[in-house]
Amino acid sequence: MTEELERRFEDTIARDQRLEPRDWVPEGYRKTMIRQISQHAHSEIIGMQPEGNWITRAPSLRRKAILLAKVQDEAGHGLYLYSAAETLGADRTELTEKLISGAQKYSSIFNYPTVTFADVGVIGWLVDGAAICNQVPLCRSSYGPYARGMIRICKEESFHQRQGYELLMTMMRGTEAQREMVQEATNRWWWPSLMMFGPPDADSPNTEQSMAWKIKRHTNDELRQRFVDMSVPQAEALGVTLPDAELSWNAERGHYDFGAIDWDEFKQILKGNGPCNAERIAKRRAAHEDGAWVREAAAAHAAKQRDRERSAA
Ligand code: FAQ
Repeated sequence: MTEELERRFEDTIARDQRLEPRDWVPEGYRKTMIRQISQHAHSEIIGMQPEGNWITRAPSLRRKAILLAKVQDEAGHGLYLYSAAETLGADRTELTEKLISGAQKYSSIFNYPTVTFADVGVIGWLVDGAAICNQVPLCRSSYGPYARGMIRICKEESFHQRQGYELLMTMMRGTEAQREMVQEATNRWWWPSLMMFGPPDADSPNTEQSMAWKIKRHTNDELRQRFVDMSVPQAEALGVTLPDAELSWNAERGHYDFGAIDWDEFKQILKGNGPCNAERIAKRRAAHEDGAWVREAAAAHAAKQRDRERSAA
């Protein structure tokens, strides 16, 4: 029986079809999928904080409305993703516990501070740009609910990236001080954006199996290279310099060469020692605790509704 189920699973992957919640999947596949989807969901939820920091201080009503919409979209992405994880048998309350206890990771990028309004633009340009680069191939991921969720998420991320780039274009047409703000923010976010793609392939324990299961369609280094190649002309059009003296076109490879990434910094962030790790988790925990009465009220309402239906039957 198990052999037959395994054969069907392998066959679905080989034929490039989607696995659905009703389908049998090996335990390793289920665990990997829950890990990736929940870490992704946590990233969207924690990812609301760096930009949320600027909502009350946006320089105009227009910028405030755009930023509010973007941050709200991120909450929505988190919710689609938690729902996708639930279809694999994960419990949302447990996932939240794992996030606020530090047992589960979220993206390294959200542990850096947002110190000027130019950070809002650079996050849209580089962080959403990197997210799109990583996530467009996930629209073809082998798990149906994740792949379908990713289609909508990528459409929204694309709007996010454009709003960031448009904000930076506006600032670059402004004063010298505004141009300096954009350059300074680019200097701070460039290297952390490259780290978003994960460790180098040689040090990535999950890539090989995830590629075999068609969860991931490209390796971390392939996507990182794609992002660098995409970003260089965008930086030129914007008029900013990317902070890497080794960045140069390699005609033989048909790609840009770039300098060494500081993987020690990445490891420190993953251990919880980044500039904002503690603050991000503390804020999320406080928001969760503050929301306890809402969850209790919703549960009480649902119980009352069930009682009413039972007595009417
Ligand atoms: N940060 O073997 P690999 C966004 C962990 S959403 C922290 O290569 P894998 C939207 C990894 O989990 C951004 N941890 O792992 C937005 C694993 O740990 P574990 C999030 C990282 O899974 C924009 C270990 O290192 N996007 O930005 C990171 O095959 C703006 C070994 O790594 C997604 O989650 C990292 N950067 O590949 C929101 C996309 N990289 O669990 C607000 C979906 C690796 O074994 C504002 N996820 N790790 O202990 C993926 O594509 C993959 O999970 C990777 C990692 C590529 C992130």
